[in-house]
Amino acid sequence: MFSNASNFTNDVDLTFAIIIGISLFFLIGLTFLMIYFMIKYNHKKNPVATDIPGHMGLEILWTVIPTILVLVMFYYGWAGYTKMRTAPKDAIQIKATGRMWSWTFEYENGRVTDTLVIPLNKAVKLNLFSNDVIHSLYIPAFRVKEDLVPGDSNWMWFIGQQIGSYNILCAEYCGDRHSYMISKVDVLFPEEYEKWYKSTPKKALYGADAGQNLLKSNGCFGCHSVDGKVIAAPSFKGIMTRISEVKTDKGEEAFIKVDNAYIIRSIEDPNKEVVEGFGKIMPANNNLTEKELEQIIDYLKTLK
Ligand SMILES: [Cu+2]
Repeated sequence: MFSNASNFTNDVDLTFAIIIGISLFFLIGLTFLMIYFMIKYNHKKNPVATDIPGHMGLEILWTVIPTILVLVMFYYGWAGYTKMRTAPKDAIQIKATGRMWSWTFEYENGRVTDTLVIPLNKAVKLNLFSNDVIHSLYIPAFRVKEDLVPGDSNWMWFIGQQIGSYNILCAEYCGDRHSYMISKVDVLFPEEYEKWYKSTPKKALYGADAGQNLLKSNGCFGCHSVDGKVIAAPSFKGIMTRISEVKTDKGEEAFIKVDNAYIIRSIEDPNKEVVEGFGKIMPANNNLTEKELEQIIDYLKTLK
């Protein structure tokens, strides 16, 4: 009946089953009792109302039983919650960042991806950060969900117990493309994970491919398409030959020929010159090296 995808699935499913079971029992029980009483005590059969005085035994019974039921629900909820808030010390640490509208995952060796990759049966701790607004990292199959709050840090942990690929969603409405804030968590056999973890380190990539990887791992494609379609920001297609009408942070309007310098300015200080018709929604990124900025521009130049 219960899924075994993570170490929390059993606890969470059991808690829900208990709460739903108790609720259903009372919903059905009370409905039938109500109908039965309506018939039994109908005023045609019982024209004079009976005065029923209090009953101590009943009073105690219907105070004690619901209290026990509520405490049972509390116990299972609390036990599961405590487990979720106690991460093992040897868990693999991964930094997870949410932004409008994509996820990135940064590993201890500096590897950055847009898909979470984890080994089977190993504790993983995600340190959660937001670059802009409140997001919520939700892995339905694992039964885990935690908010990412800008200016604050949060965390979650879990153990992937079944090989497979599971959805990662954003569970906190964060703007136009909220529903597209989708990624995956891939659970691999430990040997496969090790191989993946050690392969293609970020710095070994070069040229336009490296640029494409950088844009992907930084979540840029959440808003910028490469095929001319407008998602939430200007498309990258043909961007390096474009003359854009922009509004500056001082409210002035200007035409700008898109060149290397403008691309770099747009990445490091995106609200300074915003293309007409678009909002100030892009978070600044000052973590890219000169070389990486060059690689991104090399890639953008290929999108004609
Ligand atoms: Cu979000």
